[in-house]
Amino acid sequence: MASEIEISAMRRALDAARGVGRTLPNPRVGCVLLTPDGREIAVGAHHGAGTRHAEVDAISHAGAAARGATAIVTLEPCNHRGRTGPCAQALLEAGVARVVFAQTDPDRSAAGGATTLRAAGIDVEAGVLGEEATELNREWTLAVTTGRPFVTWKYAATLDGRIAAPDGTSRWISSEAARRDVQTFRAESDAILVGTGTILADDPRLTVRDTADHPLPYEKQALRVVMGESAIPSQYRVLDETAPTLLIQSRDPADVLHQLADREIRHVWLEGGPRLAGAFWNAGLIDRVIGYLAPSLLGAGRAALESDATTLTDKRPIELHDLTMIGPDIRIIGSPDRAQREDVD
Ligand code: AOF
Ligand code: ZN
Repeated sequence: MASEIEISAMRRALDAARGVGRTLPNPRVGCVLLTPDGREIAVGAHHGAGTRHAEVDAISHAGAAARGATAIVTLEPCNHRGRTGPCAQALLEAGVARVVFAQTDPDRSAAGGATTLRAAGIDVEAGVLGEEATELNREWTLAVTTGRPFVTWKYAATLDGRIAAPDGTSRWISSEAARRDVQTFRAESDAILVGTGTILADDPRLTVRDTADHPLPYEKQALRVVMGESAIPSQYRVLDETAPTLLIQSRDPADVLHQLADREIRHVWLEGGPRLAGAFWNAGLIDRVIGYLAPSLLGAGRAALESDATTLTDKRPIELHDLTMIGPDIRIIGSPDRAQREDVD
């Protein structure tokens, strides 16, 4: 059984992991080292692929004090030599006596650290605050378990769900505050996906920008992905030098996600128009919906989503997670309620 002291140390390890920016394609991981009587020796966190893992980071701060310590980690220590060495081994070499972790590593190539540690005689406890840890890496977890990226679909519409007027004009339905809010989400995903139609119609930049609207450095940008069969002339902004761009000549959502998974993309931010969003929706490939509803009505024009629904039982429930005012707009965050959908099927 994990003690109260260990559980509260796990909360601090989760905070350490949360305090880090985007780590994709890797998960966010934190680690706290405790003396046998529960005093904190060191805190570590993982800062992204290619940098040291949380356990190794904590051990490097602790030095010789790690001998006999308890390691509290938000993810099962890895058992593989990937971009860096195996953490299970590093914990053994540091002389750690007990390991408490939250989420079991769903990445089969890295998992198995618990078994290795137990075989070496270490006292190991799994699943402490496991749900919180899994929630922290929700997108990464889905990506490594299913082999396709997590997809968040974002749209901005009037209260009657219109994203454009009948003449096609669509700028700007949501407020500047909502558009700024979108930037924080873009920064958390590792690819921004639209169709060629959106590029040709709106010429968006699809970059992650700071509060002053300057693009972040190239290395901090998400991959811009344009799917579809129309050619994009070179003067379009998506082809500029501010961020990497990938053109995929396919209209098939599953095929595109597969190609993105091959590039270790874990979280796709889908900003496509109604038809592209509809194709993902029909295929069951939307995991989260973020809608910005502006306090206005149009009464005509395209709806946010064009699916293959024909009758009311085709309606699919959304489980709401959050409802917040962003400036004058309403932001709704939810996910398709898969359990209820299976009941209907
Ligand atoms: C840990 N501690 O802090 C992290 C872990 O190839 P790499 O070195 O980048 O490793 C990536 C995999 O290692 C990742 O998919 C996940 O399974 C695990 N991440 N493990 O023990 C950490 N970031
Ligand atoms: Zn590791």
